[in-house]
Amino acid sequence: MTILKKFISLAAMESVLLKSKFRGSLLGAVIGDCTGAPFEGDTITSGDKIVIQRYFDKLEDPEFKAPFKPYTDDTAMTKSVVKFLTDKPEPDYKFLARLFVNEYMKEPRRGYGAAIGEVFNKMRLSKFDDVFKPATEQFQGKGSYGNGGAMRVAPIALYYHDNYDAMLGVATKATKLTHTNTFAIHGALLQCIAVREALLADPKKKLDPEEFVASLQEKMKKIENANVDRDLESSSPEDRAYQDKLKIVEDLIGKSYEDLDEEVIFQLGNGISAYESVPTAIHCFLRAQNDIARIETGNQFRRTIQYAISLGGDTDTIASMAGAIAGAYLGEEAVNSELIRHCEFTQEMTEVADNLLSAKGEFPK
Ligand code: F2R
Ligand code: MG
Ligand code: MG
Repeated sequence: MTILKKFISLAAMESVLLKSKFRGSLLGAVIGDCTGAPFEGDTITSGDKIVIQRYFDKLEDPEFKAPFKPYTDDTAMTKSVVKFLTDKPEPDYKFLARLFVNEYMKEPRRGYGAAIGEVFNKMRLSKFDDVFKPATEQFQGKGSYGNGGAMRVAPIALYYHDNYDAMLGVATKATKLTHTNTFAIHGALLQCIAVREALLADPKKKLDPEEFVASLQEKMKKIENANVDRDLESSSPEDRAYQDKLKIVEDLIGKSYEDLDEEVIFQLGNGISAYESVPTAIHCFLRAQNDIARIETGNQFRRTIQYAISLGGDTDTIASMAGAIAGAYLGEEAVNSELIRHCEFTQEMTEVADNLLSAKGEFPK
């Protein structure tokens, strides 16, 4: 009887932790997006870093009153991915395409990528006949290498965390609805794997960044060596691209001098392409495991997002992806309630996270 009770309480604890991590990850995605959006496209000077420090200090101040920070395309598309996972028993990509298009038609001014509207218009005009075709026609048939697939992939990592192959398969197809370039697909898979690894890590134990990267490297090696399995085009030079980027992430872990940011931007990038943003988001998560010069906070979740934004460039998306990883590791408790209050759609995102977990049948009673 005592043993039985022990098992039940352990199981319950597991799903309570899972609930916190699902919420933490999706809150991380939306808060990174909302807080990062005002700086998107900026080059950040050392003076700007002080401004960003004050910006976060204010957002965490319970007395501070301001209109909420609106979300952008990153969150708009993430919402659709959750609905795709919760509302149908099996992956239905036509349904996901319709959700993306409906969201875009409703609010096209959410800062979408410049070319993605063409995909949505073609889907709509063809009455969703072949939903995978429009993306293949982007950029003279090369497909988009943007980070739009990676920025919305976190819910797939959460939902399929216990079925790795299904996770990769669904993430690949969900990305290919809009992005068919190998860089975009592999970037989305890397982000997906990073969120899953973070979800599976024990937040009470100090994370070992080297172990974390090694695990990603091993998995990306398999993916980059096995394009055929992922239903991609035949091999090409970019087939070591993310392994090489992860080697840089690994090398950067050992460097602790203060002015690392220039080197991070130069070596990893801070751009709108998946290749120049997904490894950067992973770096942000790992670097924020410890204090970072000129980022004054004891909170690891905030440190991750604030640091991602302080690198400039595609700030909403890099902060959103880094936030999704950090939240999946740390759980909801690490997220400051004032930050939640100041960002659009965070209350709803908490419910959405619970729906996602309950769709898996693991919601704590
Ligand atoms: N669009 C933006 N930011 C621009 C400024 C928005 C402004 N703040 C506002 O409010 O209006 N951000 C969002 O876009 C990124 C995700 O983009 P996604 O979904 O990947 O779109 P797209 O259009 O497919 O690709 C983005 C751009 O990358 C270049 N590109 C992609 N593939 C290319 C290829 N094969 N050859 C040449 N160029 C390629 C193009 O310039 C695309 O337009 C996120 O940052 C999100 O926040
Ligand atoms: Mg955006
Ligand atoms: Mg962006």
